[in-house]
Amino acid sequence: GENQIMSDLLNRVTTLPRGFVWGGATAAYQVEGATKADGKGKTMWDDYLEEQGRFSPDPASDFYHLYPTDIKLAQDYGLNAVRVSIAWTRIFPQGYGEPNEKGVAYYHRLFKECIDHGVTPYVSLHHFDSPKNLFDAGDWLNRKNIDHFVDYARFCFTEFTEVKNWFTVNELISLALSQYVAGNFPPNHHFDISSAIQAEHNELLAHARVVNLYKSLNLDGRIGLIHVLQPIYPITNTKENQHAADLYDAFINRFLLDGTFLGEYSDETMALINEILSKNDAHLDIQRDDMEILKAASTRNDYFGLNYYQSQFIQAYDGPSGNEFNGTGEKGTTSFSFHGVGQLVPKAGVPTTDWDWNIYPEGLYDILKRVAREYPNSHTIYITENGLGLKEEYNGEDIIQDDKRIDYIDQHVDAVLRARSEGVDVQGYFVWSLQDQFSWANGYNKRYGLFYVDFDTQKRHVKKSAQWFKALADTM
Ligand code: BGP
Repeated sequence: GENQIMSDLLNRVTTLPRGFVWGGATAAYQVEGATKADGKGKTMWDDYLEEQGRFSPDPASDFYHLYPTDIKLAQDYGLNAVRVSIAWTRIFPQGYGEPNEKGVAYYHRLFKECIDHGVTPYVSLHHFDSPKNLFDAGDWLNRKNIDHFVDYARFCFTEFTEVKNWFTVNELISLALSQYVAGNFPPNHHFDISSAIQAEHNELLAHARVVNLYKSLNLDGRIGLIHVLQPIYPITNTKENQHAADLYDAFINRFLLDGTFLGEYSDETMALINEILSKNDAHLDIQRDDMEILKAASTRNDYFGLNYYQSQFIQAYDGPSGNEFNGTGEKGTTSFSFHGVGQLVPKAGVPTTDWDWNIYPEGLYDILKRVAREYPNSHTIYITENGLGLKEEYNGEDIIQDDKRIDYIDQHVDAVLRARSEGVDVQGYFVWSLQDQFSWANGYNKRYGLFYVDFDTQKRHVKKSAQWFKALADTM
């Protein structure tokens, strides 16, 4: 019966380490709704989603009003932490200028609610929601954006002193890749390689300047950033496929890890990047002082937030670039071919989600070992996102049976604890996501939550994965 299934699952990850951070993740724009409330400014998404007409960012999960409900659920189900982000445009509606008091007050209320319930807030300053005003001026491609981000960060650090755990930017690569390569985030460019690599570099600079600022303020807290890492494996072990894997890995993982934790792009990394750039008529502009800023910050990160969903398998490819994005959950509709780099291909025996994401827990183990080996400055690691998107419907009666999600989380937590037992300093795990929320390029039918959200009534319903999550928390 059900109890038997639960105990079999629990037996695999027998027990969580004492004091382990065990949380649920959210992002402001994906959960808050209330996009026009209390003086909030527009993000790069508001007009875009309206024009596109597929789905609306309102009401989302109405976290703007229902945060007490969700924080209580987190507490009741054994979570001792949550990831939230601050919407830049609630604090500075235009991205800069005078702070919006109502927005500031909202985050004080939210953080207090978390702390009062023993659910520690881990707070990101930027989670894909650039202010529209700054987006129109070039977003991260405009170096002035970095100055505005530093000012916004300074305001938050001195205002929200109750927050002790900060992240600067979430998933620099997802933003750069989705905006300028895959074309599924505004401004929807396809294979604009110069913009993508420049955005990566400029976001690294923004992160580094904010870390340097934070340390100069001598505050009582910790800071780091979040990278999503995607291990790249050659589909077969030919020299060409191995080189394709090295190239694509440099573009999406290594360039960013080097910039963050070495404070320089190693010669080997730059050789790979330059090969990609020259094959695609692209270039990267690094200005005087940039590398010094990165260098100074590289030893100052207190921790590293690592998001992991999937690995990729690649074969060498010299044809034209092109891609299709699976934004509907119709299996088998993804393709990605990068001229002079490689083509992503399915790997026999590796299961995929309805959105064609490879389910490969071994990749998480491999990448944890690699980060610890090659980037000792990453220090303590938190898995800041990991989870499974599913189409789910509540029948109004029974508990939602998301055994697939439990399996997914179980296998990945297992990989984390295995790496940990071999010396990788992982101190926590945040499931994506706490409650159901819409997905940026997929909308409301891709659910990740431990708690089901009825988006019409905003009622929450417990999923089996929440019960399982609690059962594990109880072993701590
Ligand atoms: C990460 C983001 C999250 C979240 C998650 C799931 O890239 O940090 O905000 O959306 O991925 O992705 P998706 O919604 O595309 O399924």
